[in-house]
Amino acid sequence: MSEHLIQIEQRGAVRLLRLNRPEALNAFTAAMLGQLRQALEAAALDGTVRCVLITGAGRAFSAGQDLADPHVAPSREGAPKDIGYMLDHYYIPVALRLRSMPVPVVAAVNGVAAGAGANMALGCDVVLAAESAGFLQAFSKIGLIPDCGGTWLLPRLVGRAKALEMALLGDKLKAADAAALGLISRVVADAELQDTAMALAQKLAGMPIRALVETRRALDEALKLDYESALKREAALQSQLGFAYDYNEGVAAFLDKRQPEFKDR
Ligand code: T3D
Repeated sequence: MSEHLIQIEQRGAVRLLRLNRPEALNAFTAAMLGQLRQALEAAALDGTVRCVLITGAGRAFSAGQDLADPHVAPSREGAPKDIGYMLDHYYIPVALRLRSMPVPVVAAVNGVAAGAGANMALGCDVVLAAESAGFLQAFSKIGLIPDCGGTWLLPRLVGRAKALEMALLGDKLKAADAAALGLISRVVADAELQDTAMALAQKLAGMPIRALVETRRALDEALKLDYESALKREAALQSQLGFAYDYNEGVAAFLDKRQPEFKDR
């Protein structure tokens, strides 16, 4: 691979993935999305990885789709491109992989997150943002609808009224307002974002991550279930976890008054 559009570092059990096109505010190209997908697949397959942390290089998290990428940019002569192809082949595999990772995924939003850049962050399990970061559903300003999961995520996170306001106006929401609305988890001082996010990722990596991943799955599935079905789904998942190593270890460590060592993945 000639260009490292995703920088990859391993810190303990945490795999750090840094979006790396700072000159274009980490706007996504097809090549970059391909590398992100590969990096996520590699992390998913590597048993030493127990948490993934995603952030951006430079002053932005991601400005969304690179509007100059020849894969999507309409030619000056007016020849249209099928943007759906880009979504089907590049965005959807990444969005689905993020949501089905066998480890928790943390986003550290270090600056502006626009369009697909915002929704990629919002698809992660825990979203921290720097005080100076902002979130915008930039799609409406260029004649598109929210994609990369935006139509699914936004109403679930903030309710229909706010979701529509964000999607229709496309205005930038400050990180503090995003946290107050429940769009993201927490705001952190700019200078402390990376250390705070890494500490959180390390903490998650030391937890029973199989249970954390099943928790994500159960919450997502419960949105489609009635109450009784959700109760039964919880029982089925709990039954599986009850036979797993981590449950035995967690209970034994509690009774022995020692720190647990979780291993399941
Ligand atoms: O198309 C499909 O495949 C379908 C999928 C769509 C998914 C999407 O994400 S659609 C939405 C695409 N994103 C946008 O529309 C956002 C466009 N960018 C902006 O609105 C602003 O740049 C920001 C609000 C994100 C940041 O503003 P600001 O003032 O901090 O920075 P800037 O000066 O506008 O940008 C700095 C540079 O980054 C600039 O380049 P230059 O002049 O220094 O050479 C700018 O052109 C470049 N840049 C920013 N966003 C993009 C971009 N280059 C390409 N594509 C971008 N999205």
